[in-house]
Amino acid sequence: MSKTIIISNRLPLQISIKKGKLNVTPSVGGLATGLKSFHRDGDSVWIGWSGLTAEELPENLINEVTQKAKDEACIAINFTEKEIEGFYYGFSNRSIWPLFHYFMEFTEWESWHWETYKRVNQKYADAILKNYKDGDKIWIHDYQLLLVPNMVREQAPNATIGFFNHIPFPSYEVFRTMPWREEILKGLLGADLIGFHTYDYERHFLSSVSRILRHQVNFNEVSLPERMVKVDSFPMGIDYNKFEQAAQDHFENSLENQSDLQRRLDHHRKGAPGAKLILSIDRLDYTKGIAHRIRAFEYFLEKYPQYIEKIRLVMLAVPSRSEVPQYQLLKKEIDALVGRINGKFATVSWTPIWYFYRSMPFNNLIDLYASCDIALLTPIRDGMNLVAKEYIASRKDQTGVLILSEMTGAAQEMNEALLINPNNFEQIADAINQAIEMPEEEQIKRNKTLQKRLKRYDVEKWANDFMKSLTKTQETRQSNKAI
Ligand code: ADQ
Repeated sequence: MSKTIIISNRLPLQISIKKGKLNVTPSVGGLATGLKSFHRDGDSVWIGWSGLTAEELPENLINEVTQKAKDEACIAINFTEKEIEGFYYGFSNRSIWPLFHYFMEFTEWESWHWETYKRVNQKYADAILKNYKDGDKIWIHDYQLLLVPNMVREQAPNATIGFFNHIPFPSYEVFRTMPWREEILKGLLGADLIGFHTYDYERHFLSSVSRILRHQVNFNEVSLPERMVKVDSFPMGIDYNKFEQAAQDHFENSLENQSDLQRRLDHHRKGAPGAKLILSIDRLDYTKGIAHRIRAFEYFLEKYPQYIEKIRLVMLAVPSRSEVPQYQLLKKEIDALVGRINGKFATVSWTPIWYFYRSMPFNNLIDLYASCDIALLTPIRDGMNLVAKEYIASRKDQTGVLILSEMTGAAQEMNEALLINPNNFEQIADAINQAIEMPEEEQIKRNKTLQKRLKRYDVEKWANDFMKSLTKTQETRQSNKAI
């Protein structure tokens, strides 16, 4: 029986060692949370890094890691510390990530990072080939694996290969600065179908292909001498029912079963007439505009002092890539900003910002989504932004206001949100004020439309659409051969 091979940098589970024992936790991040349900419900195997380096993994635990992964229909690959440094912390997160998010000043071009990236991509390709059987479909994910499609194609010319990019694809003028731009594009063109979140990213990619490689591009197809490659946009959805159900359970929860976090959130809202909570959730990443958001919130408190003691920003930042210097600097900057603003505005009974720097269990995420009156998401660039969609899906009574950066992929589907430019603090402050004052009927009207759309195009539909389109490319290839 044929299967789908999903492959991404990390597995949806993260394995670590605590006191000589294996500890398995779910991975945090958009790709893992989004694809998990597709993997759980379908006939697929998922290949990726376990989170452990070869040096950390004692020989007596190797079989146990393999088994733990197998229990979840996963295959774990292990890398050395040096490989992770060059491939993951190096080329993936100091070259591609900043470049594709237009942070050109952060890009580093180290040739040993690039060499390691190539070597590790080959390891992923080898792991696919080892598990691949004729008729299987291969679905490769994200910017860490841009070379894998062609590496697989070279060994399995007839394979059906799809690739989905979870981050933006930058404009040609930005992409062309990459020293290994031809290799990257050729690597991707090993796929039959290349997917992006938005039409803009698709357009940027096609323009780079035609201008750098000089391939002919017709609408959304690239003509290679031996075959066609289809490029299309598939805006990723969320597991809508999961969030809707969790929000329902949240409201049915009896008082004794409430989490401490929930009690604190309720305490604030009941503390003063008209008190409101603003929520933000992201990985601690410079692309997410966290420092901009805090500064805009400061500006809001100055411009609208009537909300002092009534409004609170609940800010959850999940630790991420803490070995990359820019992330360490950002952490310091945010710690200092939160401290400064809390020091500047706090009263004896109130602090303006509640800042959590940690990952939280799912039920606490739901507490936050369900209890906060406003979600304030201000990325400077973001491929999609699933948090925006999860917030709306968790609003059981359909109240709540989403303030969303227009630089996110999600903004293109969520016009009913208050869309802002993250660099315009005046606009953000006014949007917060507008959100606080928005009548409930208007909130409900906007969210009804959003919920309907998100429910219809959920993650299952997204994955099925991608796979359907991938199957079609293969059928077209076969019928062209027959002619
Ligand atoms: P991310 O940059 O990780 O994803 P995002 O899309 O917002 O960003 O997804 C974050 C996910 O992590 C959400 O599903 C959220 O529920 C979860 N999460 C956040 N904080 C958490 C916490 N404290 N504890 C547990 N879970 C938490 C990348 C791209 C995005 C793109 C996605 C999917 O950068 O642009 O939307 O992939 O393609």
